[in-house]
Amino acid sequence: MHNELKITAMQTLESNKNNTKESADENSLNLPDFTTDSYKDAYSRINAIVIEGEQEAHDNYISIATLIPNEQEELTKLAKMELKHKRGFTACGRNLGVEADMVFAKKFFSKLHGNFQIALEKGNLTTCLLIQAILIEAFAISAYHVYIRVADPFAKKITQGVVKDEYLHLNYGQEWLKENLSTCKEELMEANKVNLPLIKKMLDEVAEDASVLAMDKEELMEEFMIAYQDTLLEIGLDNREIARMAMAAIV
Ligand code: PL3
Ligand code: FE2
Ligand code: FE2
Repeated sequence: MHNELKITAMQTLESNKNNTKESADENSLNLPDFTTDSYKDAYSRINAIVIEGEQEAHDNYISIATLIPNEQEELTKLAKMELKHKRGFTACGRNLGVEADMVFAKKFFSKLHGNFQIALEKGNLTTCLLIQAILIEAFAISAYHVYIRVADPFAKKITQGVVKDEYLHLNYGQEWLKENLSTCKEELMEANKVNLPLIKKMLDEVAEDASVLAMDKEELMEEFMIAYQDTLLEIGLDNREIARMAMAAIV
């Protein structure tokens, strides 16, 4: 047992070393210039989207808690993390001397926000969880993974901390839907059909600004699909059902 642990630790150290070396090489070659007007202009919208997204995520977990009162404590914990994320990304913008375009960001989320509010009013917990804990979290995870590779050192450190939390959020939704799959499958499919196309649209909308930050659209889509499909598989859907759900993105 002891030896096994030691070997694992050594391997981890080894692979960390390799990663550090690789990303150091990559960094010097590929990092964008964070001080240009075009970088700051694109950042003012992307940063705002992330700040607004974290705030809405907070509000959504608080709202979801009203639908599962005995999970209030856990959901409040998740919500608090979102405010911490918001503060972190606000600091990233300040560090680059960028003012976030919050009007743009509110509009960016408005359709999805509206669908969440309607589901909440109707008490459609499955739809609320799909929108926040699966779709939005998978979107955030994909964006943060890609951003970490090309971020300034300050933002990189913050985003690395944030992305770990986002997996906890994705997991929360995943576990609830897994436990209740027999009764929520139909609503899950229907809510996905309506809301996955919105995520695809949002990705299309952000792609140009993201590319100024050296974030590649194909890479974003790839990372999203990995997080999304992994989660659906964990929830207990089969390959055909997952394929059918993912197809809703092609519209
Ligand atoms: C949930 O915890 C957070 C929801 C935030 C959604 C963010 C979507 C981000 C799309 C833009 C990608 C840029 C990432 C760069 C970070 C400064
Ligand atoms: Fe978050
Ligand atoms: Fe989150």
